[in-house]
Amino acid sequence: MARTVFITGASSGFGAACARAFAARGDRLVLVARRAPQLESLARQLAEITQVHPLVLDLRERAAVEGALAGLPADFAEVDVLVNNAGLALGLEPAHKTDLDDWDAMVDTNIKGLMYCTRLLLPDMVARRRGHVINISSTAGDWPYPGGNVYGGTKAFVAQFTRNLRADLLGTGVRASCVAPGMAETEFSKVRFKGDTERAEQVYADTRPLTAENLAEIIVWVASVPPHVNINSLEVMSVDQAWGPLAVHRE
Ligand code: NDP
Ligand code: 8X3
Repeated sequence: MARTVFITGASSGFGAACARAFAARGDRLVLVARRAPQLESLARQLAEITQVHPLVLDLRERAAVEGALAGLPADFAEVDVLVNNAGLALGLEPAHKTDLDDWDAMVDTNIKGLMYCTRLLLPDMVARRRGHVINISSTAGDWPYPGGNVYGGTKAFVAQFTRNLRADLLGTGVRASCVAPGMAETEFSKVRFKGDTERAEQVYADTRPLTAENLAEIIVWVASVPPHVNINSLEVMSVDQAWGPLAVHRE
């Protein structure tokens, strides 16, 4: 049965790949991002195979998110799957050297934008006793690394928020899942390094990162298990990535 799938961060990376993968199943799509050209170009392509409603929206703007979600056209208003994917890391400086504006942007997008979409779409899911919130966290939410400071903190929020959603949603039939990817090649590093493509490419050089399509396949699967099955959390890494030893400072 076709579902309505609301995907944030659909102008690139995991979100765009998810849009393609859900569209291939025949699901209806609401696609959210700030960059209109990318979003509208994808929406036009996918409109050839399914119904698509692009929403050019900055998820940090609570009033704009409230207005856009309240004004969803009737065909898209009953959201079955919310993929809270929009997010970003900015910078890799140690905490005492970071730009506070970068910290604000990460908290406002990765935490508050995700919170707004969830809070605004959940009541209808609960009323219909069906729905699924799939949150994209990161290995950075569980495993610290130098320069991960607030980015990792926002992703730890996403993981714990998802568990707490499950606690609140018990008995409603509404599901909540958290997918935590490791290194994946998307626009993520280009954004983190503020357009420095050479530095971004170094992140993925001579290794085999996850791809956006890998994540889309996993997210579609998480959304497609039988209705009484809830994938609570799912961590995924490239086989070329693992943990290192604890760091030791020596004089
Ligand atoms: P991309 O940079 O390719 O995609 C990020 C998406 O988020 C874009 O579509 C961007 O669109 C959107 N976005 C960012 N800020 C906002 C905003 N304020 N309002 C609306 N949309 C916004 O990166 P990924 O696909 O890799 O990232 C997707 C998610 O996966 C993020 O939450 C990221 O933290 C997480 N992740 C990524 C990993 C990786 O290694 N790539 C690993 C683990 C987790 P636009 O700029 O047009 O608004
Ligand atoms: C993205 C993966 O390791 O760059 O969340 O934080 S990492």
